[in-house]
Amino acid sequence: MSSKSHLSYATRATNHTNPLTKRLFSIAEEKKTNVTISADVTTSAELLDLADRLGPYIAVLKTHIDILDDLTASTLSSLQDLAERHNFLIFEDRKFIDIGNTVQKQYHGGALRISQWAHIVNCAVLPGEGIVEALAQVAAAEDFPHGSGGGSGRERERGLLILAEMTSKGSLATGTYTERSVEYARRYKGFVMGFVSTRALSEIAPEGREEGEDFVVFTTGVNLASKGDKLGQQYQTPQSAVGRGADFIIAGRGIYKADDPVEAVKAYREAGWEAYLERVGGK
Ligand code: 5BU
Repeated sequence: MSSKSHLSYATRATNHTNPLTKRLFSIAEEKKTNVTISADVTTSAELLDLADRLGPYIAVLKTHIDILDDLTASTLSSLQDLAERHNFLIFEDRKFIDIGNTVQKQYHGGALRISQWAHIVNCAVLPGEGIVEALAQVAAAEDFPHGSGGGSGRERERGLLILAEMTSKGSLATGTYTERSVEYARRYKGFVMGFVSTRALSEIAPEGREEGEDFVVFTTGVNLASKGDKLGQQYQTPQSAVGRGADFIIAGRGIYKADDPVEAVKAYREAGWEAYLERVGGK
């Protein structure tokens, strides 16, 4: 039995109890897109240009904010404005992986202040369950402008994806590691939206599965034209990713390196949406 969802984004938006997941599914439904652009460019101008031009066609924009050469506070405020204007979420692919005390500072403080501008972050669970608890505490803290203690409405929406599998050749994120990812997600489901993985995962730990469980699956390594790169990246097509359970497909170079990134994002959107309709039986 497969645990990939056969429900529409609209139904999942209605049924879900996590406000950010609800909003994510609503965006997908409204904009008819399940594309996440991995905007791995190295200048603020390129990042903001991509966000503005591709914004109408994406559900999520994924950053690696530490690869920008010229990051300033104004880059981040402009990015937030564009996210509001084009109605997409920001996902910082920070891959936290440390003891709880350190990741809390990395998430909430430092020069990057990730918790202030990123709706979604991700972590590896190599350090154990404590990393998830520590990040959840930050998002719920009284002094956190976006936490349950302050702010209101959209400002409160923050979520975590557990990096349960990786697309690179020889990845060690397999077996027990992946099973534990699912278990921790269940324990912190108010904050954990789902997984970065290559397939739907609930079925790999069936004994703890709850009725109505609905984790979001983001799949990286999606490319329409290439099978991989020289550094171990392994690609699959939008159709194959969505067929395996991806709710959101993440594509980087396939889009931003294309001659015309706007045409490219439209092609990924169409392929991802067709595959989604096929999965939910809507065509
Ligand atoms: P690409 O240009 O589509 O290959 O970019 C893929 C992006 O997804 C890039 O930002 C990676 O850091 C990220 N990624 C990945 O490729 N594979 C994984 O397993 C995870 C993240 Br997790």
